[in-house]
Amino acid sequence: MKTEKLTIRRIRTRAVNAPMKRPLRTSVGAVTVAPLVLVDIETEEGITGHAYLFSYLDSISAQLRGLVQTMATDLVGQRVAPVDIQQKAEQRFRLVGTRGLVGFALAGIDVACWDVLAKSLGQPLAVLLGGEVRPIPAYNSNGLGLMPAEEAADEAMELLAEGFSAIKVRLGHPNLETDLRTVRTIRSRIPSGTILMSDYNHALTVAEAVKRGQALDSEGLYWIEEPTAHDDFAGNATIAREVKTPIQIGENFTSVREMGAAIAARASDFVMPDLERIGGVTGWLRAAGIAESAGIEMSSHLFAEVSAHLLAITPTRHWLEYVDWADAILQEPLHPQNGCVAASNRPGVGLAWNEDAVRHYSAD
Ligand code: SMN
Ligand code: MG
Repeated sequence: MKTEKLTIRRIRTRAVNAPMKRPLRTSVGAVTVAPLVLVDIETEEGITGHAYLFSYLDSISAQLRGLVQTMATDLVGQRVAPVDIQQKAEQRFRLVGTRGLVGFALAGIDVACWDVLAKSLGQPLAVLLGGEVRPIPAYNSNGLGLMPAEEAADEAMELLAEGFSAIKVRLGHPNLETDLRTVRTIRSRIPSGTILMSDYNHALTVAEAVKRGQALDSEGLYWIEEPTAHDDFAGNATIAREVKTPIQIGENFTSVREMGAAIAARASDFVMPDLERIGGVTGWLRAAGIAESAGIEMSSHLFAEVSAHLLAITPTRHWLEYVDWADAILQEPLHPQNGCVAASNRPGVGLAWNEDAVRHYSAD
């Protein structure tokens, strides 16, 4: 089949609230269901591309669907050409901007387009992009939210028992002592050699982050994620300079340029762009180039199914963040093995909906 003939016939969206096995309590509230928007791009040639978006709050799933549908009216009859589609969208949405929900919607369309292209060639996305499907070191990022230290240690053990040797704990308790007690209690229970990341979800001021970061420096944390406001690159750079533990940011980069600016400002030691904020597959590929040129390790954020393909072809690939939040509505969820996650070997990005479950968890 000639890919230049692939033409968009219809774009369909649905909202689901997928149940999470382990609710996640963060410094900005609890996440108990995963509000997802499913995007299906049907083509005249009979191939359908899939993507899901994470809307964070189920109350905005309807708006996100609306944005995808608005874009769909322009796209019907167009070629499945994600790079060109993105360039045209940059122009069309110049005045409103392509960050926030507009960017989420564009990323969903982008991922579904790449799914169509990979399926049309009968190849998994990683192969279409010139690499291969390979096991990517992954940390189990389910659960382990802000919770009492003993409960956190219990949950840490359960997460490791799922076949991982790396986990991430959310911090940002009311005081440093509670953060320290949490980390120490977990450390005292997990096997030595376990990799323990941490995530503050922007809870601290710069001064407080320097203080807590330095206090945590002797606790062997693998990274401290988003200690302060994610867009305060100068503040993050101060923290990265003053704290020995590597600083990780990136899930809130809303463009490739923003990631470049953060790296130029030395805002962090590592980066972890998010598929739906960085611009889908197209945005990720460009971000991977920037990380390579800066010699900085790049991890993923959520969207493990597609990120496992993308990390496979990312020159400075680091860690895959594994969450199972979409499992309930997938025909073939990922199977973590030996602390690694490999993308699906099937043609495309490896997403197929379990239609019964999609109906069951429908939020429409
Ligand atoms: C996170 C992700 C998604 C929702 C809430 C919190 C967290 C992470 O920042 O990196 O896993
Ligand atoms: Mg985070």
